[in-house]
Amino acid sequence: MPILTRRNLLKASAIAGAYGVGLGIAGKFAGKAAAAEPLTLKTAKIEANLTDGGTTRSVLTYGNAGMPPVVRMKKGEPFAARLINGIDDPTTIHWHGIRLPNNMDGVPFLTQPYVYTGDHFDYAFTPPDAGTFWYHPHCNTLEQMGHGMTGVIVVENPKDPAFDSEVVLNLRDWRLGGDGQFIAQFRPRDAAKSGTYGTVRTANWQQEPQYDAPSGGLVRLRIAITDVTRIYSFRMDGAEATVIAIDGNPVPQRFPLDLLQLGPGQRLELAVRIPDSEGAIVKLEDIKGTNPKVLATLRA
Ligand SMILES: [Cu+2]
Repeated sequence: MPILTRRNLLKASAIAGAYGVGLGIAGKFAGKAAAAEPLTLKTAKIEANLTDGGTTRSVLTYGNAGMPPVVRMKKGEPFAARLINGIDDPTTIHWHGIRLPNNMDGVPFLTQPYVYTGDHFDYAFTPPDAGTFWYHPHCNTLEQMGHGMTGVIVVENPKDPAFDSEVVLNLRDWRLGGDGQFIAQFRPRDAAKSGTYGTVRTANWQQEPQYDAPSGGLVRLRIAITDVTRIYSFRMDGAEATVIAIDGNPVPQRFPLDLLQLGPGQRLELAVRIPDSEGAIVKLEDIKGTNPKVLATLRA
């Protein structure tokens, strides 16, 4: 794999920028159809490998290749997606955190009708803000989100400074038994405490995944908590990390990540300075008491 240097990235984004301009002009003259080729998001019930306990059945997702895809949009450019419902339950898509017309907000009976099995719904809007967001249904949410239907959205800003690489993390729990199958999503007695936690914790549907990052490089780490219960206390071990955005909003003043608490639905963007020495490991951790839980690692 070619090493991503700042110069290569700048070159690449210059090319992408040129294409962007070209497409923009084409879109202007070709009308609405060419402006935004709709992305297809088809809901599906699949099997997935989430634990060593065995393949988990009745996992719900968008697409059929495991985790819901990271949906990329561009600030100020039209986005369109067709939701096709391939599961047995009515559903919608809510674009969490994105400012958009009310009839695109994906809340059944308030902003749109249910999308029943086999039916579809076309979403189209122009995201006005760049940042990290996420999407999920607003129907039978404990079941649909609990079984997997939570995906990350990245709204890119063409004017953003170039990073050496980018890693996107979708953090969530799963309520699975020892055999890898779903157990009850909710225990009433937990309502009197801090909620019903998952039994298996994942980043991008994997336990403690590792991603390669360029030594000495600056990585943009986009984190979305798509879990329904867990509050995280983030810490970075082995590298300096700077908080650059929370919940899709750039922070007024950047600050070093020491210990930052964020809850379900929240997003965090970090600039991580990867160590110079090849093979060095950087750990993203969740601290509870004095116990660190490794969520994901970056390897220089
Ligand atoms: Cu939401």
